[in-house]
Amino acid sequence: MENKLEIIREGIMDGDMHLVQTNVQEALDEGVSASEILNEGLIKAMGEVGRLFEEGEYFVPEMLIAARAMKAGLAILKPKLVDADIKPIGKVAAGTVKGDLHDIGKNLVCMMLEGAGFEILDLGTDVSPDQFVDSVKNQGVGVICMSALLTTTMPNMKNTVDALQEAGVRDSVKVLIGGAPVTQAYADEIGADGYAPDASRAATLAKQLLV
Ligand code: B1M
Repeated sequence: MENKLEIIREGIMDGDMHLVQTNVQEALDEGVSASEILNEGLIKAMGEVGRLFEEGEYFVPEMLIAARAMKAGLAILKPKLVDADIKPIGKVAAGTVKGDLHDIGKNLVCMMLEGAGFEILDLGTDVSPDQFVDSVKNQGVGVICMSALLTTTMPNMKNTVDALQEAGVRDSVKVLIGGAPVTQAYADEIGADGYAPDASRAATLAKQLLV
């Protein structure tokens, strides 16, 4: 059984979605629980992918194909996870801020968060402060991840933090920000809870903040 989980982990790290799909199904057929496949197979492998990315051994393409393989495995696992009533560790709303259409980095953040065990509400691009507020008020979101790639759209991160404050929900959500022009200093300045320089560290930080 350990062997099967090892094959799943290696399949994800190599981006081999067919190998992952086949072995997730076979592991289930052999009676391995969905939660064990999720935690010891999919999530562990994505953690390793994140580590290699941070160490400069993996780059964006490797991370994307690993995430695609992880998602292929997760698709098979999802109905079983629902049956077994396995709860995600938290719900995250992710979006690129108003006026900004760049979504490659934001999509990577979503994938790493999903790999880390979060439920993702992907709000897409050009997301208004009101949409973020609505996700907290009406959709059970506990963490917001905002992405901005343009210096001209970064102020919409502050506008979103202000809108959360005005709506009276700022204290019920953690706000994380990222994107090429964004810095820790900017996160401090606008009163965000954290800044992550890449998708892997966004997932680590989201987990830390929920503890
Ligand atoms: Co645009 N663009 N673009 N662009 N584009 C940049 C950002 C730019 C730096 C290029 C340049 O001039 N050198 C420049 C911005 C300059 C500035 O503001 N200082 C720029 C510009 C000017 C523009 C337009 C205005 C161009 C025009 O029309 N005149 C226009 C704006 C459109 C709009 O948004 N309203 C525009 C359009 C586009 C395309 C549509 C053509 C395309 C986007 C396609 C898409 O996303 N679907 C595009 C692209 C591809 C780029 C570059 C080349 C690449 C961006 C990218 O995807 N990087 C970019 C130049 C560059 O960065 N080299 C550029 C890869 C991605 C994985 O990295 O998004 O940084 P990144 O994500 C990282 C981290 O930042 C972090 O994790 C990811 C990695 O793990 N991260 C987060 C990201 N979000 C996070 C959120 C978090 C945490 C971490 O939350 C907690």
